[in-house]
Amino acid sequence: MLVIGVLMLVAPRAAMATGTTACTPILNTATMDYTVGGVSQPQKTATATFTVGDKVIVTAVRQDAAPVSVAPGASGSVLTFLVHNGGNYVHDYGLAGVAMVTGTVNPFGLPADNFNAAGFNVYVESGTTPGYQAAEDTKTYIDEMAADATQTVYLVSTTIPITQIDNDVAVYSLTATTLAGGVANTQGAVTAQGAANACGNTAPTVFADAAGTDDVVRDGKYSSRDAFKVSGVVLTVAKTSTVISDPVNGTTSPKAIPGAIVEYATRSTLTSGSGSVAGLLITDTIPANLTAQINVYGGTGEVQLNTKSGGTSASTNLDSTNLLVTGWGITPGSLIKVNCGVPLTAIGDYCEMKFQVLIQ
Ligand SMILES: [Ca+2]
Ligand SMILES: [Ca+2]
Ligand SMILES: [Ca+2]
Repeated sequence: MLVIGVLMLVAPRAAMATGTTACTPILNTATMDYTVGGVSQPQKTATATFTVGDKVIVTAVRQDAAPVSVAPGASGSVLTFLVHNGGNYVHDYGLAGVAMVTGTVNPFGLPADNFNAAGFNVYVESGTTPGYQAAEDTKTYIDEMAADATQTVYLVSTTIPITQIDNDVAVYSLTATTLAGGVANTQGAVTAQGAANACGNTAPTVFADAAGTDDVVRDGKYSSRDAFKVSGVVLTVAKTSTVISDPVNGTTSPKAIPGAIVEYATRSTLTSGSGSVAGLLITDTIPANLTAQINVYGGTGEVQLNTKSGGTSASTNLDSTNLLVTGWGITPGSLIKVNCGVPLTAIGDYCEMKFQVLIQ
C-alpha cells in the first residue's frame, strides 16, 4: 500500500512538468467574519485575480550519434533533430538551417567543416511514417505544438558535390524559433516578450530558454549542430593483355600474330577510403580484328571472374548465359558486361574480369 501511495504522489508532478497552463485565471477570495457587541456582522469578502503568463522554453537537439555518412554525388541525405516545447503554452515554431562556414568545429570531433552540400531544406515529421519521406514530410514549420510535446525535424541535403572525398565534413545548425500558436495550419508571428502581450493582452510572456549552439539565453530560440561526413573510396582500374599462344610458337614465348590467342584482364581495386563499393559492373568491347573465344575457362566458361570481397578471394568460370554476364558477343564491337556480384568492402578488395580473343 505504501508503494501505491508514492506512485500517486509522483504521477501528478510529472504531468505538471511544464507548470500551470498559460492563460489560466487564478482567483483568490478572502472572507472576514466578525462581531460587534457580541452580534455577528455581515461577512466581508475581497477577491484578487490574475492570469498565468506564457513561460517560453524551447530546445532543439540533434538526434544523430555520429556524423551522417554520405557518398559523393548523393542527394536527400538527412540530419535529424528533436524540438521540444518546454514551456506552458501551445506554440508554432519556425525552423532555420545554416550551412556553417569552412573551418567550423565538427560537433563530433575532427576533422572540421570543409564543404557544403549544394543546398538543403528543413521539414517536419508528419507522423504518418517514422523517418524522412519526401512525399509525406513536407511541412516547413512546427504547427501548434502543445506544452511538453516534441517534434522530429529533418535537415535534408540536396546534392553532395561529386568531387568530395573521404572524410570531408559539412556542419549544419538548426534553430527553432518560438512563434505564436492558436491558428492551425497557419504559421504564427514571432513571439515577443512583454508584460501583458499574452492571453489577449492579459498576461506576460517571459522567455526562459537557454542558449544553444547558435543562439543566446532568453531569446525564444534554441539551436543545435549536426554534420555530414563523406564516405568516399578510391577505385583504381588496370587493364592488361597477355598472349597465351600463337600458331607458330605454341605456348612457348608466344607472339601477337594472326591466329594467336590473347587474354584480356580488367581489374578494379579498392585502394583507399572508408566507403564500400557495390553494384560494380565491368564492361569491355571486342576490338577490331579480334574474335572472342568460347569455352576457354573450365571447359564451358567464356569469362573468368576473380574477386576479393571483405578479404576473401574467389574465382568463378562464367558461361555467357550466367546471370552475372549481362552482355556477350564474339564479334568486334560486341560489349562484354560482367557484374562483380560481390561488394568491395576492404582495402585491397578487387574485381577482375578475364576473357580471351583470337587475332584474325
Ligand atoms: Ca516521416
Ligand atoms: Ca499555427
Ligand atoms: Ca536561446
